[in-house]
Amino acid sequence: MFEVLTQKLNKVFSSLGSKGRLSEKDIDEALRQIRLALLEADVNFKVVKSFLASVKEQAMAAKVLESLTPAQQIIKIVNEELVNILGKERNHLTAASHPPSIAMLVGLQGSGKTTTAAKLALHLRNTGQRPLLVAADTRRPAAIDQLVMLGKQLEIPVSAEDVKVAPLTVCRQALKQAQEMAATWVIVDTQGRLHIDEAMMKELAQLKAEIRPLEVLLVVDAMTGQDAVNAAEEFNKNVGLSGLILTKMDGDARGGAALSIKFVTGLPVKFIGTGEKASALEPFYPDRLASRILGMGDMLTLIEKAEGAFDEQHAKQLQKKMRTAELNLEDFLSQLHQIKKMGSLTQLLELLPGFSKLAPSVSHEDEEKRLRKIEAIILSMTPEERRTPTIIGGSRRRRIAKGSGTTPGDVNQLLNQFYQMQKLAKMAATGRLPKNLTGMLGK
Ligand SMILES: Nc1nc2c(ncn2[C@@H]2O[C@H](COP(=O)(O)OP(=O)(O)OP(=O)(O)O)[C@@H](O)[C@H]2O)c(=O)[nH]1
Ligand SMILES: [Mg+2]
Repeated sequence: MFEVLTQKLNKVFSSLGSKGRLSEKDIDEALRQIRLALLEADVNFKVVKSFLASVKEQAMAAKVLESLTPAQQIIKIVNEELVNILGKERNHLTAASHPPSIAMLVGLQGSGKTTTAAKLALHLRNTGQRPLLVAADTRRPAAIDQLVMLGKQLEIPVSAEDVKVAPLTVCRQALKQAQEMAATWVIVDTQGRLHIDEAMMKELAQLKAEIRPLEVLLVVDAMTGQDAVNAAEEFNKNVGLSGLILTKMDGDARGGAALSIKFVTGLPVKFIGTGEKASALEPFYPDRLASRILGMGDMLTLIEKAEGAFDEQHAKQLQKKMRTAELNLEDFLSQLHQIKKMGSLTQLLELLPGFSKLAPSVSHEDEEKRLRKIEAIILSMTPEERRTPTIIGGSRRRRIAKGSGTTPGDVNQLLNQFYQMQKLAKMAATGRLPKNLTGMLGK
């Protein structure tokens, strides 16, 4: 759902990518573009303002980490601020000390309450709970049938009465049934109306007072943008909410609601709905959503790892060599050591956007073995051979293989790998690498 926003943010980042140092003017220009992108995505203006102020403050104060390029630093700051705005931590459902725990779902018409009730029940059953669904939306006969049907499909019990029975009575009955079947969770589906409506709020408030749920979750359609944020404020004022569930996150909406709602209402998002199927409900993880918005695969994890493990001075030298394409086998060896410090090569490849397909499917152990072999081969070479590997012919190859306990074939394979890497470095030096990769290599 964040495709457009992601594209725009990436454009901002790649425009920073070629710069060695960022001036305040560069940062301001980047922030201006980020601001436009967020507003276009329908993010609440208060959120945008606060977000940009924090990003700017940190960007100006940021220590220049030698291992990160300026673009990477900005990505890192933007990511951290996104996570802040989205609510930092995952929020779990609050369970009662004596079961059953009760969750009441409220929301405007068509926001996805009934579907979400079923999804939530399934999620709870999958985590070892015994849920009971309650059809307390008696405004539309079809609503009861809808829930009963969903319950049947999922083999989850539904407590339902005739449409003429008042929601309060339905809930009382349901709580009895919950005791009898020793349900651990009771999920109440309620009526929705097209607009915020006094009668609806009153009924919901009464129902809440009667059944005393620990969770009153507002189900909001993420595609409705700022209206969703307004609805959340109204429901919170009139009924009192414990959290939010954002539905239809799979749609092509601009995503502003998801980005604003926590900040504006102070209410945590607990789940997101990502499709029509009963299994399409996910716990809400702010950090995962942030990296989804930034569209960087797990580039952020990579940045963190690089920050932690990269020897700054060394990285700088290497970068210079990459630029001038003077890379030799000694560099290759020390790069292997860096990679070892950062985790396995396979893991690293998997983290790079577009590179996951290239990651060889070997076990960690096999890979360690391979790395050790490569190391042994390079260590068996003379310094001259390491610097100018082209001089390695048949007899040198045999000598190196013998010295490292490998075969001439292994030596050959390593040399070929090295030449490929050298080619890549040359491409980077002349700017012929795919765009996102050059930015990340710090070219
Ligand atoms: N794509 C998608 N569709 C969803 C999602 N959640 C709900 N829907 C669809 O949205 C429509 C409305 O869902 P309902 O669960 O009936 O909504 P409601 O809030 O109970 O509606 P009322 O009872 O009329 O107030 C249905 O067609 C659902 O399949 C979601 O996360 N993604
Ligand atoms: Mg419904």
